[in-house]
Amino acid sequence: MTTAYDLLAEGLSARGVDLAAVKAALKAQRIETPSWGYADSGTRFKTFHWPGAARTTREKLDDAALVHKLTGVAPSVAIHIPWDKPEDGDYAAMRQYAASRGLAIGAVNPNLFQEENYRLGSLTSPSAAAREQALNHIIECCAIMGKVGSTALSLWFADGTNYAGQDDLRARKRRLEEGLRAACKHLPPRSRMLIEYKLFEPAFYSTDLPDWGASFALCLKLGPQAQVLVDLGHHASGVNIEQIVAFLLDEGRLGGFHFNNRKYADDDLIVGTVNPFELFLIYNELAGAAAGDAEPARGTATNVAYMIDQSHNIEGKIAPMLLSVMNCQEAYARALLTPRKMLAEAQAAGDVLGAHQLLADAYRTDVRPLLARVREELGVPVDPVAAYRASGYEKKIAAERGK
Ligand code: PSV
Ligand code: MN
Repeated sequence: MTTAYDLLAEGLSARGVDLAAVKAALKAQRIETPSWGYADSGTRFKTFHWPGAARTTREKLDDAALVHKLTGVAPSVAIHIPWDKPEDGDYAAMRQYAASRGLAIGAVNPNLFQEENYRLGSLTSPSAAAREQALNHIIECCAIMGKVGSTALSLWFADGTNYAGQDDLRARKRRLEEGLRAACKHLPPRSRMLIEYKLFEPAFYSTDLPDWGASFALCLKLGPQAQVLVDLGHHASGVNIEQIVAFLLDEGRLGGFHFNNRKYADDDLIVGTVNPFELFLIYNELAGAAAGDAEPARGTATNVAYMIDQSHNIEGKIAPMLLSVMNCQEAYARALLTPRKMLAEAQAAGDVLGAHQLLADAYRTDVRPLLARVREELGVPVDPVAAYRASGYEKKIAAERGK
């Protein structure tokens, strides 16, 4: 009997797509989940309790381990300090516990926004004491990276001002540079500093790192270990994120992603739910750069951290994390189906509509049979969300951890 997968495979081979290579790339895809996405979270107005939400780092790691077990592509977890600080300070035990669950600790995220002293900012504060506290915390996180085996320090600053004249904008810029220069010296060998920008919030008049250009300029000054982190939620509605990705890739400064979507004006909605075409276009830039379709090849990043940054408030915890991973898989699968040679020819010939249609056709391909086959070969459920629902895990954690 001819299956949906057979039909798809036939169509793809007619387009010259190397299916074995596509499947290998999909099996090698990696998505990091955030420890904070398994715990209770809320809006600016209220933290909501979700039955069975993880209360400790171990419980967060248990939940992340299940996401990895069901998808096969989420083997690392980002941690947030101090939210994940062990009471006994034993980070080696945390690392070991993660390993016992089949996980590695991924990016270490310092918290530079929840101390009294940070009212006017952290590294950019006019107060030398606040700046020192922030720097010391970042240095502490660099030491933690060594203990948990992490190679990425992921920095996001809530720093900025609310009123014109509140502070000197150039002085704030310089303080940030000075602080980060000092921080760089403490990075473990072969590790990276990822610098995230955000257009607004919680400061509303000026944000010290408002866009990718500011992050990029800083990274250039700091050296090759500093790279830009693109959080999909941190852009204004009309901004072309895939173009930012293309630019940073070509400059070798794309450090990683925080996946989510920008409808929240921040970062907590499931990636790929509102604008799957945009997510496809982002992955298309990544797949194109990996395939070397813009010659001569430039600083294409080979080490991009693909991380989810989402805290779900109304849709549960584990199921939306699974769906987020699956949406990234779908976007990547479609991007891998773009016929690059034909596209390059259409582009070179100035065939505007033809080029667009080739890309749009790749996007319109139903890749579900392909992903089902990849999951079978990976030995994970064909439908991870359905498998999760059927597993009884949600009931079990609600009973154990409290409704
Ligand atoms: C706040 O916007 C934020 O979501 C940033 O995106 C960080 O990456 C995250 O918190 C964790 O610190
Ligand atoms: Mn983020």
